[in-house]
Amino acid sequence: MRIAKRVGASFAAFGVALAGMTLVAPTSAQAAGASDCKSGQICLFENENFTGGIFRVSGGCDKDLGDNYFSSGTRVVDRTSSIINKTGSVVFVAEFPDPYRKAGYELGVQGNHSFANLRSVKVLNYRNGQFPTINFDNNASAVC
Ligand SMILES: [Ca+2]
Ligand SMILES: [Ca+2]
Repeated sequence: MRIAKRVGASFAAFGVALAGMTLVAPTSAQAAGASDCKSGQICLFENENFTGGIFRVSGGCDKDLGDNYFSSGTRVVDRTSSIINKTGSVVFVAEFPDPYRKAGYELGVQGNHSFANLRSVKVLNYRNGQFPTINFDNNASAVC
């Protein structure tokens, strides 16, 4: 795939950019549960079974989780282990942030569905157009 071939080199630059970012922790850390995800929200959880920190995706999309933090204070990117979609629409969780969202793995979460863990989920692999079952734990970088 034309785009996929460019990802390796471009990602090196992306990593350097991220390394320069400043970490700002919230004032109070708190654990979360499934009941903290309300109707109309998309909720990412730091740990399996909807535990650990919670991050609510606002506006239906966050195409780069690299600048977001769970309620526990830890970074969201590459740490999501369970997901609740309490919207009425499907959302897609991607391995890479924009502009590379359509270059890696993508997990579809149907409206009003959830994944208590991401260890064995069927995803779309944009690299080859196939639908493998993979371990997607701690691998989400975007939601839309
Ligand atoms: Ca973000
Ligand atoms: Ca995790």
